[in-house]
Amino acid sequence: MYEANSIFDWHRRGFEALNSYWETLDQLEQAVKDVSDADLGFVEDQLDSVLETIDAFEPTVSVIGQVKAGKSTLLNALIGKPGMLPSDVNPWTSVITALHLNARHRPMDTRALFRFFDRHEWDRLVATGGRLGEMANRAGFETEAESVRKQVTAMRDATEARLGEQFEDLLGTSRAFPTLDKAVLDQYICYGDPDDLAEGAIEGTYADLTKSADLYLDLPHLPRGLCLRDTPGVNDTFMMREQITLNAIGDSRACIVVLSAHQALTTMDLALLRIICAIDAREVVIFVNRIDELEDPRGAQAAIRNSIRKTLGRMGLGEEIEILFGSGYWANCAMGDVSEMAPASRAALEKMTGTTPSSETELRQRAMEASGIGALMQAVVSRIVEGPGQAVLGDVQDELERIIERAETVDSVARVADPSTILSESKLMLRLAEIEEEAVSAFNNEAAGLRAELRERLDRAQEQFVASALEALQSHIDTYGEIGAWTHDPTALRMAMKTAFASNCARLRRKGESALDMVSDGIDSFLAAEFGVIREADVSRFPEQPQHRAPTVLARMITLDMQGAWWRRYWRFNRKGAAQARYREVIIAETTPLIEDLMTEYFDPAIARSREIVERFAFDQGQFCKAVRERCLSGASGHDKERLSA
Ligand SMILES: Nc1nc2c(ncn2[C@@H]2O[C@H](COP(=O)(O)OP(=O)(O)OP(=O)(O)O)[C@@H](O)[C@H]2O)c(=O)[nH]1
Ligand SMILES: [Mg+2]
Repeated sequence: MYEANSIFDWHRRGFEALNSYWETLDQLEQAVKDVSDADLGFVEDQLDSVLETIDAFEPTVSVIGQVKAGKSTLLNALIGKPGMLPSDVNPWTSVITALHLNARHRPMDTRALFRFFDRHEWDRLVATGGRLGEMANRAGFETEAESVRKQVTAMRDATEARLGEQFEDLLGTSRAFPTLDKAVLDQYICYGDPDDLAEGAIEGTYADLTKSADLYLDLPHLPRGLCLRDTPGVNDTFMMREQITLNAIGDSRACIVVLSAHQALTTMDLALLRIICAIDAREVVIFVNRIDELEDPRGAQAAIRNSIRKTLGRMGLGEEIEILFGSGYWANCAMGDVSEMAPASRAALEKMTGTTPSSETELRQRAMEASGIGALMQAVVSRIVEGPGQAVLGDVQDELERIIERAETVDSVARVADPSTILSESKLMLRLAEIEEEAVSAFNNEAAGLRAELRERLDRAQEQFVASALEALQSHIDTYGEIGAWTHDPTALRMAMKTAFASNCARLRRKGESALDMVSDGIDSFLAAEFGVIREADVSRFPEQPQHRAPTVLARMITLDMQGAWWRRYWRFNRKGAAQARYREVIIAETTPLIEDLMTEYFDPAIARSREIVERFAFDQGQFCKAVRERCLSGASGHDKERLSA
């Protein structure tokens, strides 16, 4: 007989590598704690900060895709809880929903936590009518802008009316629930189609106002410390939540891009492609879902794979992106009442596996195999473990070694030849401050230079793009005359901006490393001069400079991406000169905010993070010097000590 538990073996196996990883990290954590217990005094803070790093590590995987690609269904399969996230023909996910699996930290008595927009966020959301309204405005589409505004206003009024007096009270607050209740989830994380809802139904009551949802699941078949995120479809109406989704993706360590099998061959959603372009290809897994809807699920795969590869190739995206096939539906059937599997879907399964299952157990087994869920879990986990997982392990290990080395070096400074020459604490502080100041200001200068250069490169990329766009426009006019419509794909601009950003980030890292070098050299010569301590130079032992965040802002939609009816009308020309001037203006107006955001939201924080690491390193090294001084003093006579601390 089929055992209720055995289906979860798929999860145990699929997520196994992650749990092995945690065991390694646990051992390392224990090692840090052991060192901490040894009471090494001055490195206590440093050890605590290492423990904090370990403690806070919760890799996140976002599931993104077009509306109705089957994202929520797929997530339900990944957690082994069919029906948990609302997934239906009707309700659509409207809120970024984080599933925290066996999390280290869970707010007290909380399984579900919903955060609402605050006043400012809400006003901004509805004021512009989302990006769509903004763009319509800019392009001078009065009527369309008005119509978007009307729809958004209607949505706002509906929300405010539905919530009544609660509305004001909810803004900026959050709500926590001690259990995971389906009815609650339905109220917060998805819209229902109001026309389809029964009288008095409560689905989606709070959805418009909800900004994020955090759900906590503690289940033995799931891995520890993983966060899976469901997202609204990328082609969300009005793009109200585009920026929120892009931010969430930017914070993730891996992305599952879900495509619907029957659409994958014909079109690949442009919004998705933009996102894939903006994030690091190594972090992406494409899951071609709904293969149970194909007549020949196995036979069709090669063609779909080739078509996707071709599209990715056109975007300059290579082989690193893994493409998997499967069906969230099959997995959910296998975990639920498998006999309810739709006949067509079952026929596809039999066609794919080439067998007719003789029992329910076998059917379940086949459905799970064919669902591709196992392979998906493994693909995601290996990305997490090999990417951010290894990075954390490496950082922690290095930091621990550095700390031990520091502690031991202090120990080995047993005696100073002439305690009377030990400098006073205030002098020491002054000297340390000088060393830090020197390194930080050198870094600041270099960073400012890189910043200016990046700005220039971005401006140049924009100029070139505008020029090529207008040239394309001209040649269109030469060929077709001043009729018809014209579009220009902004991919080249995005790629140029991404390359400029990535290369300047890489250089920034090197500047950060040089600053660490300066600190280290300064401290070395200081120690040698003042205490006669010679440290082993071990450059590889520096703290890692941070990796930059993926510039997901580049995925933001701009007018040039628009292919709808009104935009076609927009790109139609009348007088050539006037058209050129107008396009130039609109392209500049559309792409300048991307440059601004790339600078202020991405590059400036990257500079700040690099600088923090330098400062932190200087601080730790300072603590070390102080400890050396203390040790020297304690080796000195009581008389000297009094004199020196005076
Ligand atoms: N046949 C089949 N149907 C599926 C599959 N995955 C999802 N569906 C169905 O497709 C519909 C939409 O599924 P969801 O999981 O809600 O899709 P989604 O991508 O989360 O949709 P949004 O949140 O609206 O963007 C539901 O009726 C699912 O039952 C699949 O693999 N095969
Ligand atoms: Mg969904």
